Amino acid sequence: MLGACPLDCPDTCSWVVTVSDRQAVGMRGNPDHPFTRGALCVKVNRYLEQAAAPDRILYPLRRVGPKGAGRFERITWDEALDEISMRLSDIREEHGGEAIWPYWGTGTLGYVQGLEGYAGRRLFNVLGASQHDATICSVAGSTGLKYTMGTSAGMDPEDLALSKLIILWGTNTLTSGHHLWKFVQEARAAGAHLVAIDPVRTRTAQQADEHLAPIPGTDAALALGLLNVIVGMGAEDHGFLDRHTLGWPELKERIAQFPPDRVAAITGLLAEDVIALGERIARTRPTAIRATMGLQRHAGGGNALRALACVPGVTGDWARPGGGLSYSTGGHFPVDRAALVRDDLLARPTRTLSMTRLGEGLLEQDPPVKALFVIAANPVASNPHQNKVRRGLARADLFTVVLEQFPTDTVDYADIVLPATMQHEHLDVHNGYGHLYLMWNEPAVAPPGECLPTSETFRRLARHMGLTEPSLYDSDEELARQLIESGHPWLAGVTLARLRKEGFARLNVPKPFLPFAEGFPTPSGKLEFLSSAATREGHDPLPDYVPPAEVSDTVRAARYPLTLVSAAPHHFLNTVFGNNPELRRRAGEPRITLHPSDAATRGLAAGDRARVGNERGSFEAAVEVSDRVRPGVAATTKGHWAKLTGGSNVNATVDERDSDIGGGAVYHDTRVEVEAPPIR
Ligand SMILES: Nc1nc2c(c(=O)[nH]1)N[C@H]1C(S)=C(S)[C@@H](COP(=O)(O)OP(=O)(O)OC[C@H]3O[C@@H](n4cnc5c(=O)[nH]c(N)nc54)[C@H](O)[C@@H]3O)O[C@H]1N2
Ligand SMILES: Nc1nc2c(c(=O)[nH]1)N[C@H]1C(S)=C(S)[C@@H](COP(=O)(O)OP(=O)(O)OC[C@H]3O[C@@H](n4cnc5c(=O)[nH]c(N)nc54)[C@H](O)[C@@H]3O)O[C@H]1N2
Ligand code: SF4
Ligand SMILES: [Mo]
Repeated sequence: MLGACPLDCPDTCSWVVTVSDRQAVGMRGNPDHPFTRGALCVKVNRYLEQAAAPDRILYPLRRVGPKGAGRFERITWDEALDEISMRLSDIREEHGGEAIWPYWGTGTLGYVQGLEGYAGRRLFNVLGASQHDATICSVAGSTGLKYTMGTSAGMDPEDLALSKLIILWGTNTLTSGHHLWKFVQEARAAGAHLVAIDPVRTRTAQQADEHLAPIPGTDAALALGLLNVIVGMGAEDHGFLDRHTLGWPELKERIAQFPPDRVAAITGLLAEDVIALGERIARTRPTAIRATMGLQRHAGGGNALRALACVPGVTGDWARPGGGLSYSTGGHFPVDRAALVRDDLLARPTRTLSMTRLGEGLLEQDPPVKALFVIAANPVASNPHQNKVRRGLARADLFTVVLEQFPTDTVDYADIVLPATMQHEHLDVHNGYGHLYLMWNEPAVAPPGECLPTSETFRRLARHMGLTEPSLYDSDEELARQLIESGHPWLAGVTLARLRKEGFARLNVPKPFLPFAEGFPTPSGKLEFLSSAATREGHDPLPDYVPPAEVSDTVRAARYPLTLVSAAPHHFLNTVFGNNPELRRRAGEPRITLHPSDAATRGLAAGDRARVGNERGSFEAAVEVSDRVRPGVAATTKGHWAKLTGGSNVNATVDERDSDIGGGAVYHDTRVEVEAPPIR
């Protein structure tokens, strides 16, 4: 049976599930899929083991202990849905629909069951619920890129194989989306040079020909500095600039403000390294920049991506196969999402609540949130400001429903827990955000226990509430059809029947794919160095360097001298698999990597237990001493469950604060101190 990996990973793999005696007995990567090429990953190789794990939630549960304690009793679906209907009716009557917050996370990106289609959104629209702004992952970068390119969707990552210079910029390819590596290696076999730009010497940086380790949050300055070198050599592509860009004279002035010496001072790199890379870009056509979400989790994250998108605008690489920038391909999929979510069912506009500000949303919103539906999310472990999120979820007057597969840190705060299916137990359709294939996921087996797909859960809830809007009862297949059959030429011939049979379909775009051959989808149709949209939304018309917030605050910077980067872990996918015994064993306990000089000043040695924290909170970690980080930078990973690792995780230290553009989370813009834990 053909399926697709639902997890928040750019690779959206195609998989084959083997079924015997109505049980899933095997799952492997689809050898026929051009991006998956027969392999899954170290995490999802354990998907079936995870689905059968003893801690899987199989029945609806009702809380019996205090919020946060995680004590529940089993109830029936009817009892659960009755209680939810009753509470929602009371809350709507007393406080209005806006008191309901449907909080969708990234546990599955499916259009039918997950985030891409906001599963259940039709019901929440009928109820007049608050809108959910999914700001947690990539919004700063995508909004920044939209100002410049008109979309955040750029190069087809497969075309990296045609590049002569590949810059992996703030992206740990071998961990966070390893299928791209084959295309990088193809390019290298044909003579391409590979540069990694990452404050941490990751397993990817280690494999590169060259690694530059800037101070976190300084990439916009670096990009403008590289352009300074390129312009200094007269290597800009005048033809491309004249025909396809807007605001070159203005950008040129901005670039002049970033000579290599200044950039070296800001980024902590050597001026000669900035010059050398600038010269290499100037000389090498085509150059591809692959940047994902890491470098936009900063105060200046939106501007950083804006600045990066300008580089191929100046060199003209946007017009060359194998040249340009690749961030996310999600925006290329011309499906009919509006038909799926049906925002026309909302009687009047309602407020929007930001995902990354859950603590504030629960504690400081007026009028208050009274009912929270957590759908495929684990905010206690994943969101900024863990202690504030816990305070919000602990509110006695908040009614919380969590749809989950496992007893997460967030489940512990639920009033009602509803058991959710896993991917091989339900139907779904996916885009890819690191490739151009629309993906089908066929249910392979019946759900265990009383687990239900999210779509079915909300159909049943609608029925319990006596709602009559017919579209609330559309089947999964109907939903998929409404989505796919958009009539767009890139989807011509991609019918539900064909997708179901073949498991995936590449968008009808040429290969190699020049996304902007017909112009950029900006107001001017050009690459906008000078963005009217940015100006209208109150931002600098040009990309600029916005320094890390927790460094600019010099008092905090002195009190908490280390910048903490908490990137993707190799063995978990966000917090998914954070409870898998074998993957936990392989991942080891939470670690904090310190430069030898920073460890020495603190009297810490490799293997010591340390407390990493600031005024917001702290977590425990084992010290690793390594020059994989520079002095002043500390590294750890996201993904550990708080309750399995001493009661808190790295997000106890992160602030609920917005990036410059788009309101994104600023995970890697966090300052901490590290000390040996007090003797107990
Ligand atoms: N194995 C695994 N894969 C994953 C995930 C996972 O948890 N585990 N998560 C998935 C999800 S949800 C996402 S959004 C993506 C995230 O994956 P990525 O987009 O790769 O994002 P991060 O892992 O946050 O950071 C990537 C790299 O950026 C570096 N970095 C941090 N700050 C800066 C900076 O200021 N400048 C530069 N140049 N580099 C910086 C980090 O050190 C890190 O090595 O991966 C997905 N894939
Ligand atoms: N410190 C730090 N924190 C980070 C980041 C970072 O870089 N550093 N990165 C952030 C990023 S990029 C992201 S995307 C967020 C992710 O944060 P969240 O969106 O909260 O995602 P997860 O923590 O993976 O939790 C997803 C949950 O969904 C459940 N789930 C999976 N599939 C389904 C399903 O089909 N139905 C239902 N009902 N549930 C399902 C899983 O069991 C899991 O518990 O984390 C962020 N947190
Ligand atoms: S997590 Fe990523 S690499 Fe692993 S199977 Fe899913 S899509 Fe593929
Ligand atoms: Mo993400």
